[in-house]
Amino acid sequence: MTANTVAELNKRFGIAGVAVVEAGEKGLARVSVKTAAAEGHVYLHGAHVSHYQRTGEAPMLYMDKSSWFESGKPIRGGVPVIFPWFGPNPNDKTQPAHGLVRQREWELVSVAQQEKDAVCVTLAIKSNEEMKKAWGHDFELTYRVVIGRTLSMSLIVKNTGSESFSCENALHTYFRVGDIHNTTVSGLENTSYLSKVEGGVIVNPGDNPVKFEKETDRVYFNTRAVCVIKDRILNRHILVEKEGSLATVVWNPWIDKAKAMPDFTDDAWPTMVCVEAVNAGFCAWTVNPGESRAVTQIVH
Ligand code: TA6
Repeated sequence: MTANTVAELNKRFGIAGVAVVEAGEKGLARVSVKTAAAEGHVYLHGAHVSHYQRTGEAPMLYMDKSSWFESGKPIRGGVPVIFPWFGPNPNDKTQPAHGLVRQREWELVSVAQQEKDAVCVTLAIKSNEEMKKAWGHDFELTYRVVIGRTLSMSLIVKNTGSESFSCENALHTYFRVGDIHNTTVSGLENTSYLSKVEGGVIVNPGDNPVKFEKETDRVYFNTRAVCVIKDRILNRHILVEKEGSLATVVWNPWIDKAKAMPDFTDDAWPTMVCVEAVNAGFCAWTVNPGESRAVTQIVH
């Protein structure tokens, strides 16, 4: 995006002293918010929240220093917006993993100050011919990100076509932790999960919180639970709430998977964990013509 366009966007949407549209990594346009409560960055590329930090605390989101910031490529870290499929495209392996919208530019719709120390950034994207060819349906997505004492992200999916469609979606949030070996995730006890690293076996964890001793890639189904990331090194608990989602994914790539990803710093895997609000598999949505459905993740 040209500097001129960024300047034009800032003229239209900037709020003096609170929000500015600026050139971020590799010149990509982002909305940078800073209030007394917190700061954050939202890129138009992928509608990607890349940074959220509450005043006086360590950043809450993980962002890989090797991440691409390029048109057509996903950003590694922060909160990838996943739609309309989760993981690889089941029908066409040439399609990008995790859907069509995380590597595309979204339209900045509005930047609005809310209660004293919070700002709401709204972005949108509509299906085009290329996306319709890849997936076959018309849709409009609206994404509302509120940066304040909490980080709230709501993805609204509208079916603008004439037929019902089934879709998957996720807010694929990468959290920063001091050391994954000293981190647990609670809230998913006694909730069955599909373990991707153990060939898709279904496991019931019993009363145990999630501990991390190897690559961990779990899809917990039929859960609306609040998760708590307990970080003994950064000495904090991050609460991860959600609405409109019946599956939660917990992921850490560990050593080999981290090395295998070119945009993931090899030795950075101990400093992150994904806890994701997901609708996928048998928790996928059916959206009827004209209908809208929303998934929200609230972090604090
Ligand atoms: O959500 C977990 C997962 O599906 C893992 O299986 C792994 O493929 C990861 O997502 C990849 O995340 P990325 O940000 O590279 O799309």
